[in-house]
Amino acid sequence: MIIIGEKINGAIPRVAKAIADRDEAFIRDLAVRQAEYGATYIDVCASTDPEIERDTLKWLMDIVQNAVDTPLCIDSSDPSVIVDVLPHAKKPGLINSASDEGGKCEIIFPVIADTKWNCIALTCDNTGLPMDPAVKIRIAETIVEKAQKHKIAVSRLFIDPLVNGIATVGEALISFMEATREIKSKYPGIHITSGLSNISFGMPLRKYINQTFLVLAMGAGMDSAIMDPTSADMRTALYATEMLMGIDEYCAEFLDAYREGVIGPPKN
Ligand code: THG
Repeated sequence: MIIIGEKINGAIPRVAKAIADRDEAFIRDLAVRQAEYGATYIDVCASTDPEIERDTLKWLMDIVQNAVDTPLCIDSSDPSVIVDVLPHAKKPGLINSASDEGGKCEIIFPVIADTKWNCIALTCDNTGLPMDPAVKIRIAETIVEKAQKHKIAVSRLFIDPLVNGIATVGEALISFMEATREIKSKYPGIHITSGLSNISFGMPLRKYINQTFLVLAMGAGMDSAIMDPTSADMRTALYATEMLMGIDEYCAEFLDAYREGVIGPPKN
């Protein structure tokens, strides 16, 4: 599982305060803990005013890069911001994100074509955020075609089929799973990723809904998640799912993680 650690995000109030106060130690601690708990990438999202987003992202990138070796996942809804801060990264990581909306692919793909950067691509376009799995699949196809024009291999793409909220779309999970299975079978080697918390918007017991989503989505072929790797419950669900899916030979990863105390029963 490719884990994208989500905790350095200015949309989280405590992180917004740390950004405003230029509290390096707080951000560094989030980077170190997510790296220790196995993050493959560390997401950095400023969520600030556009005028200061570039500087804020560079500040966050420096702190993470000075603290850990884990590659960055650069998270902004503005592709020109991503392209501008890219040279600030010490090594290639993951871009979050392109989509078929507003010419985002056209801005990002030429810049990363001859690099080792990977890219998340959301299945939305100028018509908005689709609910129909057939539309999600069609947008993914368009994105893959645009990537192929720049000789970007599908193995560098992480399609995010944008799960809807279960409170408003009853088929949210079914639609996500169908899109995931179809995209994976059409393009072997492509990655599927998702944030875990969108599905539970407006519901109680969100953490448990998110955890169940993780398990079911992995069953459908999702091989990456934007999540909190420091959450013991999430890690335990993840390790158990990989073991049950038969991709953890001799249950070795699960047993090692158990012995090391990386996974275990809930602390409450
Ligand atoms: N897809 C893509 N990128 C994304 C999202 C997505 N980036 C932003 C977001 N969605 C994913 N990131 C977060 C970050 C923090 C939280 C939720 C999503 C969050 N964190 C709480 C905290 O840290 O305090 C609680 C964490 C928890 O209890 O698990 O809510 O969908 N491509």
